[in-house]
Amino acid sequence: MLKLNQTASMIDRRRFLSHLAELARFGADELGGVSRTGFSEADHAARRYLCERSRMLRLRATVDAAGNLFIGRREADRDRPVLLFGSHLDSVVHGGRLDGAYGVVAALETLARLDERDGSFAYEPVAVAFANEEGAEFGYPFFGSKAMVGPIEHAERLVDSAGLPLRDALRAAGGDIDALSSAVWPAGRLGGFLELHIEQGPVLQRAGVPLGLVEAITGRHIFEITLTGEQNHAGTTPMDDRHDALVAGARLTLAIEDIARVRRLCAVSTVGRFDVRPNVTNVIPGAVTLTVEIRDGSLDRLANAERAVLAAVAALGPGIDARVDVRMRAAPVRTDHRLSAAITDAAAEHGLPVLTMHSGAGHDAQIVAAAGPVGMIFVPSRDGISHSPREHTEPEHLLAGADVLLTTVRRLLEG
Ligand code: HGY
Ligand code: MN
Ligand code: MN
Ligand code: MN
Repeated sequence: MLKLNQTASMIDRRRFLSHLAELARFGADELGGVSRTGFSEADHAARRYLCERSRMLRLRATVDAAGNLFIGRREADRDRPVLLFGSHLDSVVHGGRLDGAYGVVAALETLARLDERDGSFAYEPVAVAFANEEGAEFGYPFFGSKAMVGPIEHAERLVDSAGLPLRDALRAAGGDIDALSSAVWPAGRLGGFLELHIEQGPVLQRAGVPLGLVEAITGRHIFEITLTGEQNHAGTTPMDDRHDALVAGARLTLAIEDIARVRRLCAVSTVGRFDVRPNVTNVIPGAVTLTVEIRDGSLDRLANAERAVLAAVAALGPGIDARVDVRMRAAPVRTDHRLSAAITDAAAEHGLPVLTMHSGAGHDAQIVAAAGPVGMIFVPSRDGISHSPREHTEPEHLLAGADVLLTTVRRLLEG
């Protein structure tokens, strides 16, 4: 059991846990997790639920052109810089119930507990649920936070795996693809952004520490690679005459794994998606499309690993035609000293130890960092498992993290 300082401010335990449990119903899957990909029906329903809860808490919910959901006070002062806090509501396919949703529910709870008595806040507090952070559909991770910091190129070309254009999905979420530029925040509007999130790795649990202070977030490059060989009969085509796209893709997959595991050029390298065409038993595969992700905390190492990816593609040799599309390059970022100090002080106020650490997962915070200072708080993930229905964090850790978010926000608002 965590021993908490009972005099520090705390969130409403019952309400927080019930919001979290209710949100997990949207997109709930048979495995005990959630499949709530960005802009899906389940995602829309979760967002409606959050809007409704906000209204019940006498807060105001608005949606920008990119589908980002902002929750603010009714008496908001628009002239003040914004202290933003939150995360995302969308999940991967067969993901957990906490990745993203935890930070959003804690943000709503934080906002509900704020009360501008005398004096005035140094910032206007606003909670956020960023749109389509995972990019599980539409192939564009960090969609909402990217729209907040700059233009989104070729948004009109994005479609989901069923062929639904982003234009339609965005409209259903209350957004507007033709007005995306209105989602960009003007310079100076963002006073700071705080993201509370599950760690999604094993570090905190192993160390036996309830809170992580994130000092840096990994950089991440994503490529979509299509290899085209020659579709042909699997019974009649001699082995030496084949241009098998699946075999080329398998070789490439092993080479990609080697980039991090054997050659240590970056922290991790992953082929996460692999589509085979036509994917039929007695046909030599004519084409495959796969995604490659490389991650590292150093921009130079990422650039070097990217060269290794391209070299591995080139090494596939003749007979295989390759097309490499860069899906995203998100730079590694460092979090802000002042926000981090506020988090550390808040944790101390609650009597909670903190471990300073890096994030190997990507977060909206790293994108928002282009618009202002960011800070991140982690809570432990059981067995380090995430992006899985088995994702779990002990309720006492969830509550402790949310308390620290509330206290951090209070400290910053007091200036
Ligand atoms: O993939 C990531 O790192 C994040 O959870 N979207
Ligand atoms: Mn995730
Ligand atoms: Mn997340
Ligand atoms: Mn036949």
